[in-house]
Amino acid sequence: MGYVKDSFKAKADAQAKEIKTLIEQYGNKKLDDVTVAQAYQGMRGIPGLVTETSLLDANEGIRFRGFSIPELRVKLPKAEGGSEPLPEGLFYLMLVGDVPTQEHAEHISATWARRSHVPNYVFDVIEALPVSAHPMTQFCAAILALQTESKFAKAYTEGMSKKMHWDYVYEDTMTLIARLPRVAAYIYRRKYKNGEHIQPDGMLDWSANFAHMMGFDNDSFKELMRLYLTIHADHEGGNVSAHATHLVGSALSDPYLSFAAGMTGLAGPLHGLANQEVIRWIDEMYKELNSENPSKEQIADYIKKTLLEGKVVPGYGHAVLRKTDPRFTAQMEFAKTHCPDDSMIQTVWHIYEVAPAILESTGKIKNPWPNVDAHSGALLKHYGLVEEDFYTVLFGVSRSLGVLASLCWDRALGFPIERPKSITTEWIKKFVKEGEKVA
Ligand code: CMX
Repeated sequence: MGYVKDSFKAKADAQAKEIKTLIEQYGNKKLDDVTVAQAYQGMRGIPGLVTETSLLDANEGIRFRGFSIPELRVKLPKAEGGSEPLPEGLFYLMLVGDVPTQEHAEHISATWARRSHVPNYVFDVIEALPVSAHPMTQFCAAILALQTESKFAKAYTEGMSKKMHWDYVYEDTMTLIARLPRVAAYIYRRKYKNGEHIQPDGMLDWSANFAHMMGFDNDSFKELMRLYLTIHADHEGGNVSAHATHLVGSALSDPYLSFAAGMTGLAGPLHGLANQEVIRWIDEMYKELNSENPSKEQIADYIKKTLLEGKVVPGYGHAVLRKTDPRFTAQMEFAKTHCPDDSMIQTVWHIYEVAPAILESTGKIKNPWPNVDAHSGALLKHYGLVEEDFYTVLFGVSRSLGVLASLCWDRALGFPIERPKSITTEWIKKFVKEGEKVA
C-alpha cells in the first residue's frame, strides 16, 4: 500500500472509533431544530451532513482542515521557483488531515502523472458530441466514459467485502483525478483550437501540465492555475457539487458516477456556471455602454438595470457567506501582483466598489459581497484563456480534489445511504395547526 493511502487509512480508522463513541454517548443530542422556512427554502443552515475536508464560516470563509486560504498560501508546498500552493498538497491535507511536506506533494504529483493515461474510447465519446456542445456537457460525458475503468464497480460486482469499499474508492479517486486535466484539455483544444491537441508532459506538476496541455506555457499562468485549482477545490459539504457527489456515492455508485453527478450540478448558473456568466454580464455591459472602461457611475446604473430586469448579478451573493469571499481576495491579490493594469480586472475591482451597497439596498439579498466567481474569469482572460464557457470545466477539475477526498472519507467511515425525510405541504399545514407530526 502507498504511504499516502496508509496514512489516510490510519487516520480514518481512528476517526471511525471516535465517531462510534460520539454516537453511543450523544446520538440523541439535538444539533438544531428545523423550521418550516428551512424545509421550503433549500434547507439553509440545517447541520445534517458531516464533511471532514473543510468547514465554511459565514464571515471568515472557508477553512481546509482548519487552515484559511491565506495560511495555506504560505504553508503548502510550492513548485520549484513558484510561490502559489500546489493543489497536490491541498489534496493531501484534505485526505490525510496533516500539512504535507514537499515530498508528499511531489509523491502525489508523480502518482497522478503515472495514472494519467486516458483510454482512446473516452476521446471517441467526446468526439461523438457536436463540437457546439457546452464544455460541461462534454466533460460530464467523458467522466461517464471513464467509469468503464472503475475498480470499485468491478470489485463490487465480484462481491467485495464492505470493509474494502474505502480501498477501491481511494484507487478510483486517484486515477480519476489524474485523468481529468487530460480530458479537460482535450475538450478545450477540440472546441477552440481546431482539435490540435498537445501531449502531456509527465515531468510537470498537475496544474502546470494542465496549463501546458491547454496550450499555455507561460510561468505566470501556471502559477495562476496552481492557485485556481487550490482555491476552488472544496467549500464544505452542502454546496450542490459536493452534496450531489456525496449523495450519489452513498448509494455505493462508484466515484466516477458520483463525481459526474457533482459536475452536472456544478454546471448550473447559480453554482459553478456563474464564472462564465460574470464575463458574459461584463461583456454585455461593455457592449451596451460602448466602452471597455466604464465609470463607477455607469457600472452602478448597469447593476440597477440588471436587478430591475429581474436577473441576478452574477458573482455576487452566497447561501452561507456573509462577507467578501477569501477566494475572491486571493485572486485579487494575485492580480495586483501579476496584472494590475488589465482593463477587465480594473472593471472587476470597480464593480466590487459599487455593487455591495446597491445589492444591500434591495433589502432582500442576504450577502451583497462577491464570491469566487466574480474574479476568476477576468484573470483567465488576461492570460488569453478567453473562452468563458470553458471556465466551469476548470472549476470542475479543481472541485474533484475536495469532493473525491470526501468520498474516500465517506466510505472509510462507513456512512450509510443518505435518505432524509421529505414532507408535503398538507403535512406542514396539519403540523402547524395541530402541533403534531402527521404519519
Ligand atoms: N443578484 C440579484 N439578486 C440576488 C443575488 C444577486 N447576486 N443574490 C441573491 N439574490 C436574490 C435571490 O435571487 C433571492 O431573490 P427572491 O427572493 O426574489 O427569490 C433573494 O436575493 C434572497 O436570496 P439569498 O437568500 O440572499 O441567496 P440564496 O442563498 O437564495 O442564493 C446564490 C445564493 C449564490 C444562488 C445567489 O446569491 C445568486 O443567485 N448569486 C448570483 C449567482 C452566483 O454568483 N452564483 C455563484 C455562487 C458561488 C458558487 O457556487 O460558485
